[in-house]
Amino acid sequence: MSDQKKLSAVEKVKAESRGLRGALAEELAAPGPSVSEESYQLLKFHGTYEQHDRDTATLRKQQGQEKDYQFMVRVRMPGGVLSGPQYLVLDALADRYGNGTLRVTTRGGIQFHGVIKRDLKATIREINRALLTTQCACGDVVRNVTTTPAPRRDARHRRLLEDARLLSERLLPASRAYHEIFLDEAAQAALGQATEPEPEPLYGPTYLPRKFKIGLALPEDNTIDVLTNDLAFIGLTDGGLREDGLTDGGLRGGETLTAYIVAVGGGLGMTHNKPDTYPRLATPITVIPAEDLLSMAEAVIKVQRDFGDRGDRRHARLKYLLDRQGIGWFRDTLAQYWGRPLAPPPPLPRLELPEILGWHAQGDGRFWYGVPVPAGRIQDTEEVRLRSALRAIVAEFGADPVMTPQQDVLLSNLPEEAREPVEALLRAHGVRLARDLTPLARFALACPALPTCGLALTEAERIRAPLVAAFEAMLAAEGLEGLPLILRLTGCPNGCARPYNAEIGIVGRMPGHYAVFVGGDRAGTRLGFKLFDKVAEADLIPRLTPLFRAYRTRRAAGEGFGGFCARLGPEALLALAEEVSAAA
Ligand code: SRM
Ligand code: SF4
Repeated sequence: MSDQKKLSAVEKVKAESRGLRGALAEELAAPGPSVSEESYQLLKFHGTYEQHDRDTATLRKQQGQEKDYQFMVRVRMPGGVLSGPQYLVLDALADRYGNGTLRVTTRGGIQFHGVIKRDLKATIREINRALLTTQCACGDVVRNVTTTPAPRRDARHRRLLEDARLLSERLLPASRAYHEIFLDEAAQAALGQATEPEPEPLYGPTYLPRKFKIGLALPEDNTIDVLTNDLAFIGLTDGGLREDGLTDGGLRGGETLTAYIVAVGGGLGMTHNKPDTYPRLATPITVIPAEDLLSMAEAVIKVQRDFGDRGDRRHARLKYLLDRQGIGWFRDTLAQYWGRPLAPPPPLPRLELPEILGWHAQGDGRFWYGVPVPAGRIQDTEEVRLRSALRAIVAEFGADPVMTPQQDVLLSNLPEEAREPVEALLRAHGVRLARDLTPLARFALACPALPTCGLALTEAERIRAPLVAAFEAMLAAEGLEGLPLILRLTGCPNGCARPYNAEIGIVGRMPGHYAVFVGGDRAGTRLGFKLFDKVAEADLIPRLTPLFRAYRTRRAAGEGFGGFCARLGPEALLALAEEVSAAA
């Protein structure tokens, strides 16, 4: 970054925060429902966002009342793994301090919504008492590390989870601010305003220029959408890495995970009408022995720390550094930071999206049962008492839940004899099982958007169910019933439900209107493109119907909808849609 460039305001907040402390302790103890802008920024590093109920904001303003402030609290749990008892603690906290729901996130975390400031500290303390944390669930640091959630009890999956945990723990900041502020750990050396905070050997005093995401996947299971991370590791099993650093194609056969392909520069956030912001999938840059995972992660983080853009937060992610400086520069610089030359990257193996819902053998005599959670919202409604059902299964059958980046829950470690009663219990609570759902409904994602997300331009989670139903009806009418289709919906272009590498991505554009992206693939390895802009919610299905009509008659053998769109490209696709509409 050029020295002349002005630093963004958040850089100043970080620099002056004395290791992420700022005035947090005082502000959290003070009366009043909200915090200052500085504290708002610092709280992210500790896993919480100040939000307000956007449904009531206008009315409250008209009535001269202040906003209904509340906090979102995000639990950072690598690989989405919880023990049964931990899950029960979180479930109870949802009632005690939250809005009665648990929200499975697209990175396999759990969020609470609706926590008021007075309860924030207690909420975070209780989460820690269950040996979980919210530290660095958000902020300009390494976030929740994702990995293949399927609880297959073999050596490669064990290694992946161990490695996700290793990165998660070892890439935490050195600052004890979190423990002092939320867990009442005594400040080590009465950190007064004048005292220097503890040094941060990895991050430095201003942490990273922006959020930093790491994911680990296997070629046969890309449930996490690994290429959307700043830093992606794709595990290769024995035989996968030759001495010269190239793969020999024997990627699947072996049991032992011996190497990782390293890919960098994934990230999806963009801003409408700003073409210099864009979604990007990670580019493979090298392959490393699995033992070098941590040192490689640290080296990539340091390059981003030292060269990432600290002037403009819209350009601060690693993807922009990579594109600005070029892959050659990045590889050379990374090699210097890593202290060794980089092996050339092997071709990326084909990545797949497996079905992990329903019953599966774990390989150790036990089973997991994947339960679909629409938009990740674990709640009880009048018709569907999903939260009660999951709580009962965990309590009665000893299941250990795994949260997936597809916003679902895998109930692991169930014995054979639990299979029938677990299904019966879910049905008795009105829960729709995976096999009752269309492939579309099984995989559709939606971000929270309104009313909690401060950045939402439109609805997302709250219109997921009617939108999926409308798609299902349209597909049935077009003779495409049961078509596997990856649909993802977000309330703004930040891309939290990963719409840009889906077959159809519906992205909030302005109130009541969406941009429509098409052309991604099932496994999340191809970016789509924008086909329509500013489509009213009610017009989404009518606008897309001609495309499906054209797809039915013109698709190549075995071609998915995303592949069909990608093959034709925007111009031909629009022309075809017009032709089909005119003929109808
Ligand atoms: Fe996200 C900001 C929710 C995964 C890209 N995201 C937000 C905030 C915190 C809004 C804010 O800044 O005020 C949202 C809180 C809404 C709420 O009410 O809860 C929010 N993001 C989510 C979650 C809960 C969506 C979900 O449906 O589950 C996901 C939490 C994951 C977790 O446990 O850590 C979530 N966000 C993602 C992903 C997907 C992923 O990581 O696999 C992305 C796209 C990948 C990426 O990072 O590029 C994503 N979120 C963003 C961005 C755009 C970042 C950028 O580089 O431009 C923002 C806005 C920002 O950072 O300024 C954002
Ligand atoms: Fe909010 Fe936008 Fe993310 Fe949806 S995509 S949660 S609206 S920031």
